Amino acid sequence: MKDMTIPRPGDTLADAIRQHLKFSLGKSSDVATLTDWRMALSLAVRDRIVDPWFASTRAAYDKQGKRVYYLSMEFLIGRLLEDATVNLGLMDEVTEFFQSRGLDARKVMQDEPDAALGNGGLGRLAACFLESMSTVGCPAYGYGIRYEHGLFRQSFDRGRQMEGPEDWLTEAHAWEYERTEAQYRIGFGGQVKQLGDRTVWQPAETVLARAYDTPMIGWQGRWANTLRLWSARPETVFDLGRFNAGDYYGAAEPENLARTISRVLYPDDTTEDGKRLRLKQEFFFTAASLRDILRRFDSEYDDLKLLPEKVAIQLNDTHPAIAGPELVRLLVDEKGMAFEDAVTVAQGCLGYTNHTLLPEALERWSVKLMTDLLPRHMQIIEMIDAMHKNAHPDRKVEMIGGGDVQMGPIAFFMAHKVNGVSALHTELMKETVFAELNRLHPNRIVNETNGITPRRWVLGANPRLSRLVTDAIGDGWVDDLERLQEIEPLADDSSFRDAYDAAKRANKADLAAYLGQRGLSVDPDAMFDVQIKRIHEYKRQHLNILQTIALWQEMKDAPQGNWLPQVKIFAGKAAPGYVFAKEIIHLINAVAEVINADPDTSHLLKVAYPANYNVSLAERLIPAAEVSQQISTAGKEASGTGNMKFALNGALTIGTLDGANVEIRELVGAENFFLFGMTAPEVVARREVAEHAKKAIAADPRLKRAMDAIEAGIFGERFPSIIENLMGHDYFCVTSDFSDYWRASRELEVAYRDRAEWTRMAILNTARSGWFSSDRTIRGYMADIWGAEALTI
Ligand code: 73E
Repeated sequence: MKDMTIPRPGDTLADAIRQHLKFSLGKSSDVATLTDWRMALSLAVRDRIVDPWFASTRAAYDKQGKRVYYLSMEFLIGRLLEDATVNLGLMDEVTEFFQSRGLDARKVMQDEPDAALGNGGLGRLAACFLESMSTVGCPAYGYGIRYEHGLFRQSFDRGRQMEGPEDWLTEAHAWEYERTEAQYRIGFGGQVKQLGDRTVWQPAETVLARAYDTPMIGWQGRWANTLRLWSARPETVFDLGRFNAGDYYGAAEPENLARTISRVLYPDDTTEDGKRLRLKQEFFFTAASLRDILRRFDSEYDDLKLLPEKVAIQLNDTHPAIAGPELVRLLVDEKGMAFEDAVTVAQGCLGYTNHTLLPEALERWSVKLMTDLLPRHMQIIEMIDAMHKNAHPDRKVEMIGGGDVQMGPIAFFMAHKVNGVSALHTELMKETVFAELNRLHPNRIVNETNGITPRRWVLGANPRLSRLVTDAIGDGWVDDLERLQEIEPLADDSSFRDAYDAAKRANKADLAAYLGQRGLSVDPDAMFDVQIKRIHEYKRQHLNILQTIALWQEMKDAPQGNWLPQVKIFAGKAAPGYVFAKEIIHLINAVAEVINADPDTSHLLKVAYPANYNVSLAERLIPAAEVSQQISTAGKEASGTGNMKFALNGALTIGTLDGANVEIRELVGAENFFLFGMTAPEVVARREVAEHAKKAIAADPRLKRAMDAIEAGIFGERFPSIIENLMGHDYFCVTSDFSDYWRASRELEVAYRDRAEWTRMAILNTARSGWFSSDRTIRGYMADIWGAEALTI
């Protein structure tokens, strides 16, 4: 961009938007489209990030402190414009500017496509962490992959999930800076050679990793970090020889092959994939990131033993766990360090976060694949394993076992700290997957309960609630979320309650209008009950829909009864290969079709399932929710983060003692939380009971009747796989928890009818959930794992 297009200091934001529209986009305001305005605004806002961004980079350099590197396969960042505008305090100016042109600033911002570079909680957590690291002034880089296609676009065809490509980059994207100079050669396959006393890996295939930087600005522009995403490109773009010989497709082959690595995000959340391309993606971005980290380190220091003092590398699950062996390889093969020293240095730098105990999600790679793709790393893994076995001859854990390389144990051993993501999950980690490693390395496991950024999930998504809180206690809560406690006394103030209620009612009306545009009319005065998350058996959307069927049946029995009108809202995607989860989606849509069309009950009960759940849809749904469904089988949901967003926005949780629900309930108070279901140990015990599902079904006529209705074809198809699963082993204990879920749901309805009391409980949820700010989580990582210090500019 030429200098003349760059707004000068002192220009107003309005001037800057106009200049960008004219000079950067080449449009005049009378023909500008929504996208033109959105781009002009984005560029104007981006300009204002650059100075704090430079200043942060300089401050981190001058301070010579520790930098944090957060390695993650996923960054589910969603839209960036609104976040940046909010954090720079420009929202009012922007609103005014567009108002004067007869445009709605929110509409302009909603033109931005979501960057859906993640599946769900794990990727969204990484995005919240980036924002919080910038807000608290933790000098950090996020490292990941610049996927051309993020998570697939979901649509429904006769109730069934269809998947289409997500094209966020083909729509104009304003936030990234391409760094042609930051480029590394990443190898795969080939051979390991011994040249004298040096071991050299000679890869058979190489691709280039090219960096794209996105600045991430913190609250009030206090600090800005960088998200650096790697894009794969070929070493030789084009095979001219083949082209000239008339082989036009073949000529483009090298380019296609290389680009495949950063082409698409794997759409599997907590399910197994184990594909060769996935391992290539993991190594690709991990290796590029480590090279970049070492280059930065080398430019400032000349003693590699200082690495753990200056560099903290956090592994977001095992997806980047090859970082351990790769760092050792770089230190030994390229820097000449002794193997034992290299392991010690690497351990000093690395931290590993575990996000799931589900056995199918624990990564392992066949020895054959690892040897084939990363032969030198396979050798190093064997050396690491031998070193560990030497130190602990009695150990009962394998890094290589059953023909597979086990990434969990490798990540555990190569990290100086290993953390779980909620109190319960961390305890279960110690007792189950990492019991043996915890025995051998006590004190390595720590807990860092997840959090969410209040800037996006309260201030940005729920301006009505935010205004109310700020009017009451000032705006200090935005970066000190526990100050929400100060509104607690107002729960007993009827005029505050009315205002709180009115904000919720207005949010519900907005959502009702949105659902209306999508063809479903719902009553904004009905209770809004929401379950939004990936579709998975352990999250038990089928438990929710079974209960919905049972409720509908009772309503039909007595339509004149005193029923509480309610809307059951579902949203979420299923992994394309997860057949059972897709059946659950089909069932929900089939039930919705029948219930919504039933003249006896349609004023009482509606089921809504808007397609293509993403961050932006969550930002609409959560502020309008009154009930938050957190009903996973106890012991299965590591933490959950949606649960925190709902509680902060004043929805009451109906949930099990699972993940962070446990901590939410402790903080908001058991009387402000609707608990049901078995505990984690009870679930384990129940699975041992012969025919537990058949017994549970026989004991609950409502459950039996709901299942019979499905089987009888009331909802079109008969969904045999779901019925057979529930009557058979029912591993996730849907049937066993049904009765208690029904009880808690009815108690919740009774509570909802007492408006003053319900609103009081909702306010207490908001007031007492401030601990779930990701600022708190990040400070925990800084103190317990990274040893990093906050800086200011
Ligand atoms: O409980 C959530 C947790 O809140 C957990 O299921 C999720 O991580 C969230 C953030 O800590 C998670 N995602 C994955 N594993 N755990 C995962 C696994 C493989 C691929 C993609 C994501």
